[in-house]
Formats: sequence, C-alpha cells, structure tokens
Amino acid sequence: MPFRRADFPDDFLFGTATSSYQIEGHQFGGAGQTHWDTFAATPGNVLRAENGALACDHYHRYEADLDLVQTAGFDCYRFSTSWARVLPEGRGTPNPEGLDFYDRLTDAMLARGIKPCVTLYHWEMPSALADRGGWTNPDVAKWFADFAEVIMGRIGDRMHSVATINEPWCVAWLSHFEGIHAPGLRDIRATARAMHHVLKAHGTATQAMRAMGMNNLGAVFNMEWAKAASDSAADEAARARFDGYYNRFYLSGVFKGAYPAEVLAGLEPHLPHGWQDDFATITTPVDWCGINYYTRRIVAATDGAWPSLRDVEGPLPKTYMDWEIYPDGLYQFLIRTAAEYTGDTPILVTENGMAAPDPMTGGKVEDTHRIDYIRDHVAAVRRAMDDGVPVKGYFLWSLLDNYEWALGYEKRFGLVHVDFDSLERTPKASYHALARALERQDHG
Ligand code: GBH
Repeated sequence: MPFRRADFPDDFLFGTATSSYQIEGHQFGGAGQTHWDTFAATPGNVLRAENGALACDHYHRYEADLDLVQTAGFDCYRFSTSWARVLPEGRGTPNPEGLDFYDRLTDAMLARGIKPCVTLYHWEMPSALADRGGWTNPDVAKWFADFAEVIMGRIGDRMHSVATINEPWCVAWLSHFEGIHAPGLRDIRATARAMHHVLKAHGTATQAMRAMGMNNLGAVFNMEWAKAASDSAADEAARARFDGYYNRFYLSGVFKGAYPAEVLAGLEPHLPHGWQDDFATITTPVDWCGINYYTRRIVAATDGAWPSLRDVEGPLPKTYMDWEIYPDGLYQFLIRTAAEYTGDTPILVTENGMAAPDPMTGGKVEDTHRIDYIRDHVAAVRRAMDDGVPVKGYFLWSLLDNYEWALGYEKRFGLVHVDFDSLERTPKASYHALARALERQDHG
C-alpha cells in the first residue's frame, strides 16, 4: 500500500485528474475546431501526428470511467471543460450538446458520491479565437470570462471547486516561446503577452464567477524545482532566472500583484502597454491554490539564445518522460508557496504522477514503479502538512492513459491502462493499490 487514508485528516480529499482534450474524443458532440487539431495536423509537431479526435472516447464511456473513479474510492474527480465543445466559435451561440454533456457528467459524478472539481481551460483554444491571436489578444480575458459564465451558468451550481486555467506557464511559455504546444510559436513578444493575458483572463473570469455567487475558486500552477548545475555565479543566476520564469512569475502576479525582478529584467519591453494596471484584476482573491508537480530540472548558464539557460542531465532515476524522480521538490514547493505566497490559503496538489511503458502481460499491468512514485510523493505532502502547510487534497494524474499532447499516445500516465485499438480499460496494479490505501477504516 502506498499510504493509508488514516494517515490524513478525515476531510483530506483524494482525487484523480484528467482533461477534456486528452480523453473525451473531440470529434463527437458538435465541438468546434481547436488549435490542437490544427497544431497536430502539421507534420513535425506531434508524434505520429496523433490528435484528440477519438482519444479515450470518454464522451461515450464516461459512466464506466466514473465507475472506476468511484470503485477506487476517490473523493473527487478533477476534469476540464472544452471551450470549443461549449462554444464552437469561441463566442456566441452555445452548442446544446456540449452543455448537455457536462451536465450529464456532473450528475453522474454526484450519483456516485464523487465531488466535481472543474478546470475551465486545459489547453484547447477554439480555433475561431486562436485565429484572432488567442492568448496574445488582449480581448482574450473577456472572451474567457464570457465562456466561464456560460459553462458555469449550466453546471456551476453543482461544482465542489472551480479552477480557471491549467498551468499558465504551459499556456504561455511552452506554447509561444518553446513552440512545443499549440499554437507552436517561438516569439518572445507573443510569449510576454500570453504570460500577462493568461493571468488577466484568470482574474477576469474569477470576478465574473464571484458575481454569479460562486465560491471555492482557485488557480492551478505547474512547478518544477530548479537546481543549479554548479556553484558558479552564472549557473546560480540561470537557476534563479528559470525559477522566476517557470515558477514565480504566475504565483507572484496572482498573490503579490507584481512580477519578479529577475523576469522583468528581460521581459518588460515585451509586455503589453499598461500591464501594471491589470494587477487589480489579476489579484482578485482566490479560495485555494493548486500545484501540479512532477519533477525537477538542473540548469546551467549558456551564452546562447535568451533566456540564457540550458538543461543538464541529472543523476536521479527517471520516468519514461526522462524526468528525474524527486519527491523532495514537492515538499519544498509546498513549504515555499505557503511561506512566500499563499499563507493560510488552502493548497491542493492538483496533479502528480508518472509515465511508464506499462506493457500488459497476461491481462495485467504491474506498475510497481508508479506505486513507489505515489508513496514517496504522498509522503512529501504529509511531511509538508506536519510542518504546518494547509494542504487539503491530492490528485493523481491521471485516471486513464491518454493523449499526452506533443508525445501522442506514447506516454502512459494512467492508473488504468487503455488499449488504444479496442479502447478497453484495465486497472493497473497502482489502481488496486490506491483502492486499498483509500479504504475507510470502520471506526466501529
Ligand atoms: C501536466 O503538465 C499537464 O497538466 C497534463 O495535461 C499532462 O498530461 C501532464 O502534465 C503530463 O505531462 O518536453 O520534457 O520539456 C505538467 C507540466 C511542463 C509537463 C512542461 C511537460 C514539458 C515536457 N508540464 N513539460 S518536456
């Protein structure tokens, strides 16, 4: 058993997470085109040019998938809503089939005693809006808040919690500077705009949902612990720059109403005009802070292209993503986030998990490595709680093997194996281990 539920407070939430484009099957139910459909269709962007058209066919199989969530004993399920499924043109007339789907999905969770935890945006921008500049267009904040009103107008009365945007760093930097995710740009001006607008959109939508009387609203940040490759001042400066761009920029915007100096040094000329005026919106109070944590990175200085850093191969055991396994980074982030940014605001670990080849042998997947990974990261959470950090929940990424973005269906993160020909689901050993860990002891 990777841990025992009894080691945590009674109201601590264990959950599992997925996202719409990665599992639903985007071809179904009248969804509009997204920038991931076009990005994946361009050769060279995605392994084997795979896309989310079918994915896990969760759109048709959600009842059985929620049975898996329930049988494992999870308290809650973190899912996301596809903007283009709800609003095929990004704005204007909603797609009734899309609204109906999320309505059915919500009721199916409640019928199983599962708390619905929604994320409004997990990366599939409607093409109609991407064509108008997407995250680089200042109007995106209003477009996104309007979407939040439409979808929450339908299911908001039954949500346990709401997150605005999954992982602002990925939405901005990975997609507009590194070009690894849609829309695949490599442009610092577009990146700076996206970095700022994604936070403005978060704040604008949060205000709109407050005005609807909603609560338990939050934001979800991805964090990667950084270590300098050497003691040299140059490498230490590279580490601080990475930490600033990757981890601190978004937290600092939302919780301090300012951007870190080590980021502004390079970024300021590229930020949109009047950016300081938006902090009133960006700092709209949230009820909780989400952290997605997977790995650390070792960073060295380089004279090469700005922002002048490069990754160095690390010594620790790695997952199938080539990511070092470093549970202590999660502990350190929990401590630092509470101490420097969020104070008493509850923290949720909204994603944590690992990829592995996970072959099926004799109808079974023996993913012992994943059980160990979960054990060590849950222990890091427990340690941070013992040190006073108000962590209120932990979500495994992911329920199912799914569409791993630029890596197609190659990298499996699921607790449940998916055969991408038959779409058959098979719970892995980690699923069974979690089910045992999550059993509630009878207090007799
Ligand atoms: C999460 O992001 C996502 O929320 C989720 O959709 C995804 O399936 C999951 O991770 C697993 O990847 O090319 O090696 O530099 C986690 C943070 C940060 C992970 C950027 C991918 C780039 C990979 N992501 N990282 S790499």
